[in-house]
Amino acid sequence: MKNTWLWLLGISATLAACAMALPQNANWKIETVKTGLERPWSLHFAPDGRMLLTTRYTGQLMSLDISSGATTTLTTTLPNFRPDGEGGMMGMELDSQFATNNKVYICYSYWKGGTQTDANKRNRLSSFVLSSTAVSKEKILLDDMPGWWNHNGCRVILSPDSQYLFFSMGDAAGQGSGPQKAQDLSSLGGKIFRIKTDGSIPTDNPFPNSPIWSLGHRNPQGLAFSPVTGALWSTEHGPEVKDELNVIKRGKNYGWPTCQGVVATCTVSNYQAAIKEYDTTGTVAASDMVFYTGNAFPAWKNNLFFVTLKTGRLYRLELDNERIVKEEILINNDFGRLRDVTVGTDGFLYISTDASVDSRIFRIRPK
Ligand SMILES: [Ca+2]
Repeated sequence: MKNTWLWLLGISATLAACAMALPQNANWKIETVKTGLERPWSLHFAPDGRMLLTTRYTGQLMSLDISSGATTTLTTTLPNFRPDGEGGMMGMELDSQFATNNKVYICYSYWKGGTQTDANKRNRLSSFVLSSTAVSKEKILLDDMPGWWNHNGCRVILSPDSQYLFFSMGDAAGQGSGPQKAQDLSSLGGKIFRIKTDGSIPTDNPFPNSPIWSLGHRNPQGLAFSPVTGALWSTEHGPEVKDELNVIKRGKNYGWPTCQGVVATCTVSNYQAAIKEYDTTGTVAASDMVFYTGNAFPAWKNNLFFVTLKTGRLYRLELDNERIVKEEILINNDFGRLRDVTVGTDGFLYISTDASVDSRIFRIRPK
């Protein structure tokens, strides 16, 4: 009997060890970089090798030393901040001159006028300047985007020529006319925008005097420019099915809420179908994406990586222009929900989890 118990104990110890093992294969392994974070929504590496990250509900920008794991909270003041449902402190991008001007772009949720009612739920994109202790000098770039407890977007990315900011906003589901806002050019809900870095509207935008670059979006939360073609790619959350991978083109209508996924034709004008739809039986909840431009994995050069929330996956895609040549899942719900993926200055891939308690950052490095 004693031996049986020892044997059973041995089995459970082995199972526990297996459960703890991080995914790996012949070429790469995964390491834990940081534990105990509050939903890191957006990760970016500063030129000096620090990781900067936004924390969704606490609304503070943090600096992380990836070798020691030490964090510094940079005191961030977001006026009438709204840590509400899927809203809060979301996308962040660094200016191309960050090394000298310390400028960042942050998208966050707020209460219009400060009063916490459904009708006052909003989102905005602002620029800020970092010091060693604080994030201040806010300049609002696009204000008064509709908000709700869900579908607030908001991912922000600098164009490859550093002249423009592209950023996404969800349809702010319950606000105003609901999802139909995505088809309304007078609403800022359900759109992807293009503005100059000072907030002004480029004269060659598709709709005169409007920051709107594309419409008909449900809730896009991943944006990345292909280093090969220059095309802007995006992930977009589907309702219960049909998360989308899109190539975002000037003035195009991506169909929501009239059409979804790869359906070839739609009654909306200037319709653009998705490149691919994921899971017709249940949403994968596609989040951040990045093209691999590092040197640590030469075989992955220019591959597209994206993470998913509901299925906790990290996808790797090889592309030929707009065609997916190969698709691989590197992480398959080993860590729960995944929010962000980025490439470090060391060429390793960094991913963040999206847990209500103890969110983590992992990295994938060569063996
Ligand atoms: Ca669509």
